[in-house]
Amino acid sequence: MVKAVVVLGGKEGVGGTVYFTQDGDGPTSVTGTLSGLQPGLHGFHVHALGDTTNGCMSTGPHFNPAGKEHGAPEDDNRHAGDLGNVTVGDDGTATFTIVDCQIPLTGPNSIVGRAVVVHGDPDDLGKGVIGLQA
Ligand SMILES: [Cu+2]
Ligand SMILES: [Zn+2]
Repeated sequence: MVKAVVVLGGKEGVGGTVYFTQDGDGPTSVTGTLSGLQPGLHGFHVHALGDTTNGCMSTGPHFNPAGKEHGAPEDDNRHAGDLGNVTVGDDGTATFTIVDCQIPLTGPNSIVGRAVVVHGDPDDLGKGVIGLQA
């Protein structure tokens, strides 16, 4: 079992923690909590680079090792980093679980060291780098 975690931070009190676990070559389970966001849907992606020094700009495009088009998580033609949306409630928080087969924690297409970005409209709010966890 490989585990990773990302601690998200952003402006105006936006934050969150997201845990990733993967057993062997199986799917990756993603469980997270977010807070300080506007109610509604927020794009949730793995971006290619772990550089968060200049917000979303420095994290590069969506992680896309297979050279595909942007899509929804359930699409065949999607960026590996396209994890869809998370739903934030009226209290500004979200708790979610995602199970996905395109975001491994080991091997050449590992997402460890890349950035997780939670998008808000119009700004990119929360961001952080995925780090391995013992
Ligand atoms: Cu994104
Ligand atoms: Zn995409």
